[in-house]
Amino acid sequence: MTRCYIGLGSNLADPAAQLRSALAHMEEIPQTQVLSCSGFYASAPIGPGEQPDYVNAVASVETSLAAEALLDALQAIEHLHGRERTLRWGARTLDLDILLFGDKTLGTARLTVPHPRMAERNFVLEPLAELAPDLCMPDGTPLQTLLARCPPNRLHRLK
Ligand code: PH2
Ligand code: MG
Ligand code: MG
Repeated sequence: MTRCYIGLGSNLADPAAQLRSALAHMEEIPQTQVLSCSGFYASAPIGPGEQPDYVNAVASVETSLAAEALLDALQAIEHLHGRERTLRWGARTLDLDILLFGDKTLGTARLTVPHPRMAERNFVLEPLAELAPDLCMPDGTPLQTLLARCPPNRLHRLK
């Protein structure tokens, strides 16, 4: 089994409800258990143009799936939630990102792990630290070091 961390994000069509529904669907992924989810955080959008604020969270899961099979399952859930892939970093109903997959470093055409931008995103690092404050990245960098270096961005915990 591999312990993974999944970033959840939405800024359209009742974002908190999108995240709750996504978690319910994640419970149904074969060979996979959702262990816990952080609180939900409101965060300022990073991306082009005027966009609503996001709701973000991080879930921990344990899976015996391969990373790309887990990605397939997560993308199917995004699709169920009406996710459209148009503008890069544009507003979205649901985004499910594999942040960490055990201590693996992966770089395939479809998947880069650790998530390449997680170190700059407090809306990823803060909820992740809630679940795993003592976590280290695959290269050994403590999560707390990344948090201390992360640029601040308006973020507050909702529940
Ligand atoms: N996701 C993005 C781009 N910008 N901004 C916030 N606040 N939260 C996100 O999850 C997010 C974003 C691309 O995935
Ligand atoms: Mg993303
Ligand atoms: Mg994504």
